Amino acid sequence: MAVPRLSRTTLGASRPELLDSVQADDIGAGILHLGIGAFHRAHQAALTEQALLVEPGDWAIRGVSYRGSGAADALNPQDGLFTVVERGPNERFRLIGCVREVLYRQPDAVRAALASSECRIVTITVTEAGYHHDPATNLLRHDDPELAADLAGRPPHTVIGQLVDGLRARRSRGEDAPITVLSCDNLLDNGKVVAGLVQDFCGRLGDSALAGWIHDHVAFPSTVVDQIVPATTEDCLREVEARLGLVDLAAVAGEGYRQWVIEDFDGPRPAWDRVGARFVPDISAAQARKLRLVNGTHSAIAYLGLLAGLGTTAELVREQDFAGYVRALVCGETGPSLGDVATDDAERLLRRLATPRIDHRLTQIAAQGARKLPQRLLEPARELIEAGQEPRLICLGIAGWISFLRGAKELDDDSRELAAAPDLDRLLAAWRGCPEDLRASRTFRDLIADALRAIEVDGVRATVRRMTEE
Ligand code: CS2
Repeated sequence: MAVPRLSRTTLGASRPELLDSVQADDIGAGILHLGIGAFHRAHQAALTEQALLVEPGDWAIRGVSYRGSGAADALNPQDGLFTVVERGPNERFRLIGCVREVLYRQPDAVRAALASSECRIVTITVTEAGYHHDPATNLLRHDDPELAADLAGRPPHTVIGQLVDGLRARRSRGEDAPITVLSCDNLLDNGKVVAGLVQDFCGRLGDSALAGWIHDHVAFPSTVVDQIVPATTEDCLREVEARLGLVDLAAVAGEGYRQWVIEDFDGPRPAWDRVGARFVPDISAAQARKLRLVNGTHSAIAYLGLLAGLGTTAELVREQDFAGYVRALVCGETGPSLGDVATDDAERLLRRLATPRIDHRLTQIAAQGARKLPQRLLEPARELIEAGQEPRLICLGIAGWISFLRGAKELDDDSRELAAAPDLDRLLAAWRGCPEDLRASRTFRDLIADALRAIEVDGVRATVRRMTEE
C-alpha cells in the first residue's frame, strides 16, 4: 500500500502527538519569506516555530518561490508541514507547522500579502545571485532582461521588482504599520544592499515619492546567518518517511547548530531572541567572522577538493592534507585578517565540516563563485596585503577556483565570461566583484599565478600539502 503524504489530516490520523506544532492557519501571517528553499526551512522557519512555541503570536510564514514550482508542489499539498532533521551528536527530527502556503508565479498574491497590515516582516534568502545586482556598484544590473521586463511594467517576477510593487501597494492603501525587510543572504551588509537596490528600482521607475515613502517607512537591517543546510537528498526523504510513517517531500536536513545575528530594529518580531537569535547594534564583526571563516573556508576547499576528485566536505576533511590546509588558512590568514588567533575556530569548523551524514556536496558550494569569492576571500586578502602580508593560502583557494572554471562544463553566466578570459590578467580585469586596488596589486596577481602554476605542474594534492607546510 502506498504510504500517505504528510498533511494535517494524515498526521492527525497516524501521529497525533506531533500535531502540537504551530497551526499556521490559526494565526496571522506576519512574515512573508521570499525564496523558500532548504535554507529558510531549516533556519528561519525552524527558529520561528520555536519562538512561537515559547511566545505565541501572529507570525505564520507565507513563502514565495522563484526557482521553479518545487517548493510549492512540496509544501502546499502538505498544508505547509515539513520535517527538519538536525544532524550532529544529538540528531533530532522537528516538525514545522508555521508555514501557511507557498506562492509561485503569483505576483498579485505577493503584492496583496506585502500590502496587508498583517505582514510586518519580509525575510529573504535568494542567494548571492538572486538580487540581479552588479557587485561592483551594488546597483541593479543594466543588462538584466528580467529586471528590464519588471521595470517595463509586467507583473513583476524578480525579488526587487516584487518588493517594490508590494510596497507601492502598501503605500497606496495608506498602511502605516512599520515593516522590516531582513535579507538573510551571505552578502556584505545585506540590508544596505537590498535598501539600495529598492531605491535604485524606484529611481529607474522615476517614482521619487515611493522612494521617499520606503525610506521613511521600511527598515532594512543587515543580518548574519549560519547553518550548514545541503540540498535535500533522496536518502534523507526515505529516512524521514520511515520515521513519520508518511511521505514528506519538503523535508530538509542540516546542522543542529544555528546562528542568527540581526541588526536591531524598531518594530515587532517573533521572540527569536528567546530561541538563540541575537539582536545587536552592529553586525559587522559577526559578519566578517562568518563570511571569512565559514564561507571563506568553504569556497577555498570546494574548488581544490573538486580538482582532487572529492565529493563532499566530510570526505575532504578526512584527508590530512586538506584538514591541514583548513587549519593553516584559518589560523594563518583568514583568522588573523580579523585580528584573531582562531585555533578554536579552526577545530570547530573542522568538526562542522565533518558532521556525520550531512552530505554537503562541494559542487553545491562551488556554484556562483564569481559572486561568492569577493566577500569571502577577496576582503581578507586585501586587508592582509595592505598590512604587508602575503595571503598565499587564500590565493591558492582562488587559483583553485580559476583552475576549476577553466575545466568546467556547466557554469553560470558570470563565471562563464571569466572562464573564457585568455589569461589571468584579463580574467582579473573582467571580474566585477574584484575591488580595483586588489586587481592592481602585483602581490595578489603573482600569488595566484604561482599557485596556478603549481597546481598545473605538481597537481592539487601535492600543492596543498607543500603550501600548507611552508
Ligand atoms: C556555503 C553556504 O554553499 C555555500 O556557498 O558556503 O551555504 C554555507 O553552508 C552557509 O552559509 C553556512 O552558514
